[in-house]
Amino acid sequence: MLPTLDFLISNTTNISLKNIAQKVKDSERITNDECQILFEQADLPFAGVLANYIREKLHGNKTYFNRNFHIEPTNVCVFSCKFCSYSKLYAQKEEGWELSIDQMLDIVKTYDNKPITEVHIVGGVHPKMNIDYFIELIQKIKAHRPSLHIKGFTAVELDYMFRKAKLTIAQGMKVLNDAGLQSLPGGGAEIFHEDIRSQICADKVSGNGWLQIHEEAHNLGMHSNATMLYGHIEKYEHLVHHMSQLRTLQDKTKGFNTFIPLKFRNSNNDMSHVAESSITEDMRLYAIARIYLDNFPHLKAYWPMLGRQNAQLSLSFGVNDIDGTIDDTTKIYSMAGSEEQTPTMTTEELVMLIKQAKRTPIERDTLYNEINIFE
Ligand code: V47
Ligand code: SF4
Repeated sequence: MLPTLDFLISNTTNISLKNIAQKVKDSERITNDECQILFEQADLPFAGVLANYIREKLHGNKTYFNRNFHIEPTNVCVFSCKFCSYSKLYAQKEEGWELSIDQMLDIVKTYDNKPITEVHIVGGVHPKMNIDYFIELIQKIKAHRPSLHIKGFTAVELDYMFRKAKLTIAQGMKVLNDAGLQSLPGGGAEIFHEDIRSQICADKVSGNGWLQIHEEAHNLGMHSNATMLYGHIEKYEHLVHHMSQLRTLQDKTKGFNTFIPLKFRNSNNDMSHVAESSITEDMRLYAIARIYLDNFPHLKAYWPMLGRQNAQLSLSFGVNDIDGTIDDTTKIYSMAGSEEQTPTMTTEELVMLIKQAKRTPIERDTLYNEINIFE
């Protein structure tokens, strides 16, 4: 059995760690320096006890998932992120795919009689798919199924769309929101710090640009998620910097729902020589994120990337959401070497997975309203 938080506070001899544990007990925010200390000095059981204490205080035994499907309009991309296994440069576009609006609507229609609540639209940045194309797509999806929540477009796609259309971020977000876009996914964040960003994804939106787009969406009352691509060439200080930028913005807007750490996978990309992180590091990272991001209500493990068993394990290290039932229309991870080559799970399988980890599965909608409790 794991020790309790009180036991850790009484028995930890490392004064810095003891103070952090006390702060967690007192619901006090930890500093950036303390976050760095956790990365450098906390072992997995220590971080796990603190994170699980917070997780259970916030959510008890509840573990959320939703019923969603993905549409990936294209994998043609004008950018060339070194870690990306998915995109095809525009010059090689014959090897990629580009879906027409009708083809994407056909995908939506295949779910007509299924109790899906969300469509997640995200893909490469195609030079010919402009904002008007996506406005038409969003409007047609809404006309076909008004209750379907549209969560779509990373800040990378939005930045490119707005610049091409010569719109400010505020104007562009408003137009898409008016068309029916309701939330933003968390992709494209990678690592905000310029020292790392310039090495892994130099040519796409900057860290500040990503944050500005999410801030503008929050100003319109939209919610969004935030990701962090970890476990490659970054150092602990870059992880702390990344999460501190998110915590500061969240203090201002309260618009983020979920933080989603994404484990770097090294197959079929220009960073294949970089070793992947260990499962111990993965769990420690989830735990430290849960401890540091005190103003993020939810922490999500994206199981198609982490694998099902590791996603189960993460439920003891701060995670309270394991994403949705995903159709195999999402290829970003199977192409990057995830063991989940067909990332699809039925609701029954997902419920079983959560129950096996001794948690209570709760189906939620995109905004975390509870739809079904599976006792
Ligand atoms: O931004 C690309 C990542 C992201 C690799 O908001 C890689 O609910 C690991 O953001 N190894 C896109 N990761 C996916 C994404 C997402 C996924 C699920 C849910 C939500 C949400 C958002 O995928 C990219 C990038 O960080 N990625 N290549 C790779 N080799
Ligand atoms: Fe393009 Fe996204 Fe891949 Fe970067 S991660 S190359 S922006 S598809």
